Amino acid sequence: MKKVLSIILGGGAGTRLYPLTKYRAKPAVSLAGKYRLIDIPVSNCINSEILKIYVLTQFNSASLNRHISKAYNFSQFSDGFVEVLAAQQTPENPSWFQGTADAVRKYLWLFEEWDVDEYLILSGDHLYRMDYQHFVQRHRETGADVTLSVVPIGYKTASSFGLIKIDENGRVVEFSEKPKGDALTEMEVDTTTLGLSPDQAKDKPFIASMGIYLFKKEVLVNLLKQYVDQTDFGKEIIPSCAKDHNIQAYLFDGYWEDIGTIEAFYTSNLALTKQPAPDFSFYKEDAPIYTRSRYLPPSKLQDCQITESIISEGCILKNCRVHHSVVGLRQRITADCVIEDSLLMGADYYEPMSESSQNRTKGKIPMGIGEGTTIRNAIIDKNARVGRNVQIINKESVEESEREDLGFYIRSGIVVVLKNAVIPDGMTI
Ligand code: ADQ
Ligand code: ADP
Repeated sequence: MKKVLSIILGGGAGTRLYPLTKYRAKPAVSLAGKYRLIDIPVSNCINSEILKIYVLTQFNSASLNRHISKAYNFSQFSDGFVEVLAAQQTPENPSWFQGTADAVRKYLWLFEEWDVDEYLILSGDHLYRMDYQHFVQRHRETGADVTLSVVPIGYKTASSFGLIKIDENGRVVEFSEKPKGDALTEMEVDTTTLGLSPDQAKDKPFIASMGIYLFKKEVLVNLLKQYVDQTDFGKEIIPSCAKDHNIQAYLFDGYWEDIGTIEAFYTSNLALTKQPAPDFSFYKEDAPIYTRSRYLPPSKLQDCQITESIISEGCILKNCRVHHSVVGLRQRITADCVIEDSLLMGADYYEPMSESSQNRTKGKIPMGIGEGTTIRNAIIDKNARVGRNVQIINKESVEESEREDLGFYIRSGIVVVLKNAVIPDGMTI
């Protein structure tokens, strides 16, 4: 694995997860109460013994750099590193990264310097656990130029993925990026050949690319230099090279979810609370998900009723009801609150009790969730100050709304309260 260099695509314009990406680069968005999105691919790499890791992002955010430098300090006896490379404007490159392939091309000079055999290209917004060693092994055994990791999928989501057709040896013979209508039907295949039962194959008649690519070093270098106008892997580079290269498919049979939209992100976070066994579990001692250690005290719960929820460290919850929710680090929830089907991201720092009560007397709203507030079907970003008797319930069942001035957005019917937002006492959303 020492001969593999990993490149994580950390995010483009950041519109799909907006407003969570308003103040931070996408890889720094928090996940499951205490992790960040970037912890998933980086942990998968570390657990697969791939320790040379670059993260490409559109802009450098202080929180991403801080997180990475505090969380991933390899020993001085290892050659491992995790480094963030942000798009930079230079006289030769006046624009930001134009797409995934363009992002890699802009730093190709750096990647080429490494004496490696393969580049492993990963997305920064997927939830899954994968041992890339099997993937690399398969790539080497088949002598592939490129290997794509793939999963069988159903009709409902098929047109949001790159779909492939393979021959009996697992070689990709056709690739179609996000096809619709007839072009979609055209990509339907018999997935029993992948080992699915006839019933499963009926439910999942497409083979989707997971956007995870393993390239032979010289193949990627040549493709990026040959097709200088092509800026995207899924739309351009992969379809172009399917014609004259040996592209192999590697079937992944674990849980995998693209969580790059607000709806998918919200659903996947809440799915972690599923009983008795969620589809993705952070409890796996032989392949842990790493993050930065914070030495926070355990959470304090006083007279609370908590069901099907995850409560992170350093929280203080008083006399409240929390159901089917994920509560992030240092979150404060006060008396008579009801939190249901929600993701509360917690706080970056702990506001001392004395400061909270002083704030109250000065008419300011303390950090956390005030007394008597109800929150349902929402995401509350970090450091939010939600007042007393607030109702965040999407009362009018709005699907989409942009109320940045009032501190919230509604995306796919999910209310998202912005980082550092102040929601005044008595407000109803
Ligand atoms: P999408 O996820 O729709 O499809 P894209 O928007 O290009 O493709 O994003 C891929 C990854 O790269 C994401 O993690 C994204 O944040 C990141 N990214 C995008 N632009 C970037 C940029 N300019 N700089 C750095 N990072 C950037 C892709 C494939 C499909 C495949 C799905 C699987 O194109 O074929 O099926 O992934 O989810
Ligand atoms: P995110 O990525 O979620 O936006 P950051 O990692 O950027 O979060 O923010 C966390 C940082 O905020 C921590 O380093 C924490 O030390 C810092 N912090 C601590 N105290 C305060 C404070 N009083 N006001 C603002 N930030 C603080």
